Amino acid sequence: DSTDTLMEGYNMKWTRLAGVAAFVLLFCAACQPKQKKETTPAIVIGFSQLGQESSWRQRNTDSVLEAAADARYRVLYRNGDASQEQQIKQVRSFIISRVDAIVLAPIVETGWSTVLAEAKKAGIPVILNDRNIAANERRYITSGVYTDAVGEGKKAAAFIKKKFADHTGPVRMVQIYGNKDSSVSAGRSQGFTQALAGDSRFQTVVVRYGDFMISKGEEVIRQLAKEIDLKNIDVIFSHNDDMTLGILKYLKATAIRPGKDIVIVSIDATQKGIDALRRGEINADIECNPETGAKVMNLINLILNKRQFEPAYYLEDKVFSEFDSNLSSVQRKY
Ligand code: GYE
Repeated sequence: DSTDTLMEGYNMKWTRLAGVAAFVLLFCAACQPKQKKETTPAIVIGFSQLGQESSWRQRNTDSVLEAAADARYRVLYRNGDASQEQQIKQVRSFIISRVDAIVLAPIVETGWSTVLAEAKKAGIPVILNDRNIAANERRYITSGVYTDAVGEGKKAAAFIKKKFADHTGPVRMVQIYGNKDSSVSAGRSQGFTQALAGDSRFQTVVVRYGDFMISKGEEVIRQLAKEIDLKNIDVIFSHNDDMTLGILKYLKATAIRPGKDIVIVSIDATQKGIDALRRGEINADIECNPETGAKVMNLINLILNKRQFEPAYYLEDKVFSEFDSNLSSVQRKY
């Protein structure tokens, strides 16, 4: 009797133990991966891009989004539609969402202090992408990956110097900027003007704004042709390829042959820009490298892991011009 009772108790113990073991096993298999995810939540980045004005911009957006995916960061992507007001709202919503880092491509240089101070107070690092902000507002940002706009302007000037090396008399130039108060147009113009200073032949006679867009480039040159005689202009320095394409569209419907009667220097080196260079309608196209993504993600990684980083990073740009012999093999991503 007593043996039976003992065996019964023994059996019951084993059955219960087996049940518990099975439960534990099941629990481990079903729940552990989920638990792991909950303990290490993904890094979340808020990305405010300034607009969709150009094919350069499209490639830059993709560069950032692709690099974030590679780094396994989650991205809240917002497009500012060329409005600073929109961008400020977006940054504010990132702060409310308590993102880990903010990436901002600022449409203009000034007017960011209030919202950037809010980000700083919330302890969220802000990294600028492509464009810069005014020096006195920079204390609110952590670092940036920038377009070397001054360098691009200098490269454009170097081409002009070479092209007009044997030219006597004045070289009358028109500059078509992008949007007003953008750091890149300011930088490109500064680099260009500085590099040509000291040679009094070179004169910028008119400056206009074309918002970095095809339609605006065409509109601006059509308007300008009503105000001045374009036959007296030797050079058009257009601050991006999209505006240049608009300018070419207009000029090709006139007696002025772009690339021959008037020297055209452009920036970005998009596929369409390079195609126009091959056709002889553009004389030089200075690359603006849109691949900021990997550098931005690397920088975020350094910042979040409290490692050392530089206050500013720049991208390198090539030059394509009518002086190159191998243009036919050039392939662009944008
Ligand atoms: O050149 C132009 C774009 O900020 C460098 O903006 C950028 C410029 C680029 O829309 O195409």
